[in-house]
Amino acid sequence: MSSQENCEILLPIPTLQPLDNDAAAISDDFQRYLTYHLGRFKGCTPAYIYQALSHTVRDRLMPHWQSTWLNHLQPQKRRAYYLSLEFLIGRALGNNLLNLAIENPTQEALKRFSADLEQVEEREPDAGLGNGGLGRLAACFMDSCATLALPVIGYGIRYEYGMFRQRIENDEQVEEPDHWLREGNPWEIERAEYHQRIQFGGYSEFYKDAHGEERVRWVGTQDVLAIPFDVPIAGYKNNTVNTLRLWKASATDEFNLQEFNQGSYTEAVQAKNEAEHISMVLYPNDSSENGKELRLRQQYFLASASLKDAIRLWKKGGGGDFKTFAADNVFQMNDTHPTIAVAELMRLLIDEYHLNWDEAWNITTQCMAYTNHTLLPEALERWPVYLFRRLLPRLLDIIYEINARFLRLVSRRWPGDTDRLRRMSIIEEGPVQQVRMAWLAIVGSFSINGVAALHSQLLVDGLFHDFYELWPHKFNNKTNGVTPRRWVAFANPALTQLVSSKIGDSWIANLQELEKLVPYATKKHTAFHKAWREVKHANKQRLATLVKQDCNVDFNPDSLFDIQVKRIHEYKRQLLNILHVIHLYIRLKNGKTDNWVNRCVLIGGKAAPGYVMAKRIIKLINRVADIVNNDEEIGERLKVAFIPNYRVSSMEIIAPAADLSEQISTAGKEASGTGNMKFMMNGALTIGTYDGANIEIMDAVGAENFFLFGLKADEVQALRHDYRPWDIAAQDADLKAVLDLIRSGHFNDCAPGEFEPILNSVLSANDPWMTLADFRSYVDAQDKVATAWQDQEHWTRMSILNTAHSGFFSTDRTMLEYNRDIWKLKAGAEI
Ligand code: M8P
Repeated sequence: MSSQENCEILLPIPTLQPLDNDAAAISDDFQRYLTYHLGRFKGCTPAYIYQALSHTVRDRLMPHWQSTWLNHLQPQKRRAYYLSLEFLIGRALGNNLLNLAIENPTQEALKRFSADLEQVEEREPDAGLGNGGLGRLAACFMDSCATLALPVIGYGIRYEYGMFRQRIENDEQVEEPDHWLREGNPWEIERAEYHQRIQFGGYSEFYKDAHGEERVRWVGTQDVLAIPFDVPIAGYKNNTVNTLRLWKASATDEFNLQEFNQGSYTEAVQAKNEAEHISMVLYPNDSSENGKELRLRQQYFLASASLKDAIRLWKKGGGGDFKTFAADNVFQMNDTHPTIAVAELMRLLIDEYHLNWDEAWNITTQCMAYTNHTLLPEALERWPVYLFRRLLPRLLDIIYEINARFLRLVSRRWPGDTDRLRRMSIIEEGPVQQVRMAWLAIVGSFSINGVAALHSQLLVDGLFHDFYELWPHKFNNKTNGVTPRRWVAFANPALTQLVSSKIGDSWIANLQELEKLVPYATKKHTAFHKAWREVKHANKQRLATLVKQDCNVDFNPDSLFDIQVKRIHEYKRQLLNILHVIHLYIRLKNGKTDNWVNRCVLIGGKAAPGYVMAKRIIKLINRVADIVNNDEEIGERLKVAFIPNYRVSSMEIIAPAADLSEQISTAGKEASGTGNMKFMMNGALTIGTYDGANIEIMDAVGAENFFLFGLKADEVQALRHDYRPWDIAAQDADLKAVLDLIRSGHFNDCAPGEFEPILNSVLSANDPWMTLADFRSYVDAQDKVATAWQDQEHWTRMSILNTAHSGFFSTDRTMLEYNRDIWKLKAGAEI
């Protein structure tokens, strides 16, 4: 792209007026898209109906998008930027219809074409640009910021391939690429004119400028273009549409030219391919780093493109003197993944805008804020210094300088404490020197937060303790949330209607109002209780249909629906769940059926492709399901299913249908969890450990409406020194029977020894997840669940109370706290 091509021509574009939202207007527009735009003259496939409808809806976002954008760009309007390698958006059509409040006329318009809205919505592929909780949290944050009219722009990567699709073949996970953009994406607008040039490789060159000042420039680089694609994020019925800007990598023209002139056409194409690889695929690891060079390229690509774009927007809005930059801009880093932004902002301010070090450092440390999402040691990002030197040499210079100055500060504060210096250094010494990204984030940020009360406490007591002693004021907690628009109003329309019939519908934008349901919960034998159960039953029927279709297992909606859906990880202990299932199976086989409660156990989630143990756990679940479901003696008393390809759009069916939410991680390991909140809002009861946000959920709903079990975080730590799982197994006949049955080959007669590694891991004194330590207390808690289920009136009361007390877990509250304590933005039209 030449600079001339790139020059923006200002056109007299008018202020867009809102379009009519009645069924006739929607149907006219839909028809026009189908014919004039898509060229469908007679019949067409559902895919085209989806496309035409999405464009029709997108048009209705445009006037609000324009006004919001212009409002955000006003001079001196402070903005926040959410930097994240992941945005797990899911589907957009239904959510946009809800937020624009045009579901009914749209349904009516489609009827004129004999099309059904629900079926059309099913055509949309999930935008799976994230792994799990961390990515979905970013998407919920975007929804709430738009709803609160906060000037927040999301920056991410437009991966060509999102989270892989999971199939189950011979009981095992098989991964397939997710080419979600194949049929085009109506929810994005390419803005090639705002591309940025991103440098890689090369070296630092020192020179004197025209005024004789010593300066550095980064030269000899291989550059890649970052092209922005904007996704509209509609607020709930508030005429606000915020922007999620996703970057696509594209080769520069030189890439082609240089090689082409040397007569090597194929090399030119290969170079282009390499450049474009950067945004090709999302790394499918949730909570474990893999240290691949391409991943570091992705991180720098996002950080650099976003910072350059933010500076461009700031200048466009009248910014000029960098003294005010920190007053106008704040960057929230979603975990350490985009943390290279700290060094990149320094580089831009010093090398490109010629500020001195202290000026640049003051600005950077007033602009950057860091959220930590995990304590798992394997998720702590470290990059080898040699990789930085090769890929981002100028950034390494800057990191070294940040570190040298920081260590001087530490040694002044704690003279002679060399061990502390070693611990706190951003550069970790060892056979291979590494850059500790979390330390860079802490040193470069004015705010550091965890994602639930316990997690934030564990951070300052443990991992970040040295830094907490130095800068206690930087550390804070922001308990996660989820958006009630997608997770209740959209996913559970029947419940939404029932709740609104009693307390009005303002709870959707002010979730604390759900407290008004409390009096309806406590009065038993009412029509409301009955209606509540009927809604749940209908939602369970809907899920049963999905389970039949995807797993070929019969779930009876009269049974207790016991559900655990999340990434498969040893710390989340899907194993504990399946050990309990086997225990129930043994009870049934032994004829112990007194006071039996029929249960349908649903488990779902993806394993990182290289995580062998997680994949083995999936296989065990599927083998147990095969045996249990096909045993005629068991019948409807116990059903087990593993739902393949768990994703955002499956959770929209699953959460409304759950009776029991399984949140059973080893205490101290799950930073927060957010699935726990989606289930709670939809009236599920939780069986959970004292971990992450479970603790706050129990505080909100009351211990009598929550099934707590297991060791606490400090007890887990204390037990580590003397953990003897084989003694536990020997002393607990039920547990012994479960382990013996697995060992006997009952679930794997074709492959002897297949599950030995699982048995060995839970029986190891070094089992970090201490699964067996919690077995007895888990089984006891599950027995209490069964007893509670037998009193349906009482269960209904507890279910309503869970919804009623879930108001705190709205991301609206989370975003208001980020804004109050960190971002300090003015909402809406305020300047
Ligand atoms: C860590 C990575 C480390 C290296 C490379 C890739 C990675 C991708 C993801 C993560 C990661 O930390 N993932 C998480 S943290 N997934 C989650 O769900 C976590 O964040 C949620 C939102 O705060 C929390 O609710 C979860 O408890 C937490 O595990």
